[in-house]
Amino acid sequence: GHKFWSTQPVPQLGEDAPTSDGYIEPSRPASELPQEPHPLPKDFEWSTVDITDEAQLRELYELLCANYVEDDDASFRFQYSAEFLRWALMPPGYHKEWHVAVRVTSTKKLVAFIAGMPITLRVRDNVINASEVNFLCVHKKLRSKRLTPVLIKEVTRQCNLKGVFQALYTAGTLLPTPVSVCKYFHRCLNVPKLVNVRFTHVPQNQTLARMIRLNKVQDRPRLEKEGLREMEEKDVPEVTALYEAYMKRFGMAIILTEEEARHQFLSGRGIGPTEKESWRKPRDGQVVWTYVVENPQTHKITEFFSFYSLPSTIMNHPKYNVLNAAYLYYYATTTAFQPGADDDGLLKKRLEDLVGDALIVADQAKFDVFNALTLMDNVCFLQDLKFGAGDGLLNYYLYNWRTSSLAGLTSTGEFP
Ligand code: YNC
Ligand code: MG
Repeated sequence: GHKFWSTQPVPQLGEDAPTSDGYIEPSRPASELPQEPHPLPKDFEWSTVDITDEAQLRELYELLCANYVEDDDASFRFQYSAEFLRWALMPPGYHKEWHVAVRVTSTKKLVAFIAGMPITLRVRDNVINASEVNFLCVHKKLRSKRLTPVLIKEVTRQCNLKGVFQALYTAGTLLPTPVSVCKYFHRCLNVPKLVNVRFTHVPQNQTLARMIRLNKVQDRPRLEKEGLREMEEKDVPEVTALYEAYMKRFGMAIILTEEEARHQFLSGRGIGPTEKESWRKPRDGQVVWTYVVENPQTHKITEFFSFYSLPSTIMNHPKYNVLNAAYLYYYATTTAFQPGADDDGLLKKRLEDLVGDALIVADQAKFDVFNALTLMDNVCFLQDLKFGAGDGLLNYYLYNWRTSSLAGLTSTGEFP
């Protein structure tokens, strides 16, 4: 049984599919909310991490670096960079109170963390002011002491105090009750290294040389002649509108204002010049890569893609200690708005060109692997772009919101 989750406003495992969408518990006015945090075990105290303070950002980076998510056989552990954390934790309208931390009272050592970020979430036809909860982490020496429920209650209280009563979160762990489940897919770029660190292996009926050849990508983007270039500040209104129109295809999506789109796609790009062919060279501290296709005749933006950098620590390897992984983020193409493009294969073809170019840019930027989930329209191009299924699943959850299952979060609603 789930001692904690059975007490929370989430659909319980095995519950019947709901007949209509809505909250599980009503919102409450601030005056009716607990005014003090839940007490912590003795020797620990509540704190918030001030991300604008380099020293505190560094402490968070170090906590996560040593204690955050690992794969099943503890070979790889996420190594979010300080720049990534700043980008992820400080979107427009962020609340510092939602960066909840636990410290040891005597030494002030940071030992646990959980964060919420404000989002506008559409679930089917409902638009909800919600919180995206992420970076839940308890130091390895404090595991299995039921600290997690206390952290979740405190971030919930802080969200409630700002009038937010719903949340979106993901986890590899199965909890009550996923609204959707996605599978991770991986596209090998640096085959020799991926084999060496046992991220992948050479199949029985293959050789390393053949595997390298099969996974080779071109060295210039295919859509360069059609106007592929890095996104710039002036593109924000068009990219936001294109994103909004494209995301209508899916049952659940985050709604972005122009200011939020600017943050997601342009900030966190690090410092350095935007030069011709700058796609070949990552900037210092670059977290996110965003490219647009600007039609050379009409100067309209017809598509965009983005991906972000999330390295993993390689545990116990003599030669390599970091796996440089890129993760497919958002993309959109106006091809989707042409009648019949879904059925006649036009959309699939265009997405193959577009995401194929994302692979080229990532390869030039020296990423070892390019990852994607089975959401949005990804399922239609993963196979032909030579992504392979991983063994990881990512469960999507909603807190205090009932809706019937959004299988695969894809346009068709089919789970692949
Ligand atoms: C988890 N990932 O089931 P029951 S993902 C939620 N998310 O409760 P203890 C989790 N709950 O089953 P430990 C969870 N993992 O008895 C475990 N739980 O009801 C539940 N790993 O607590 C679990 N980060 O403290 C059980 O467990 C209870 O010491 C047990 O700590 C767990 O960020 C953890 O994977 C995950 O740092 C912190 O293992 C620890 O084992 C760790 O005894 C490595 O806890 C890092 C890691 C999780 C990444 C993520 C999303 C988190 C979402 C949390 C839920 C948010 C709800 C919405 C709140 C806002 C609402 C509003 C408005
Ligand atoms: Mg614990």
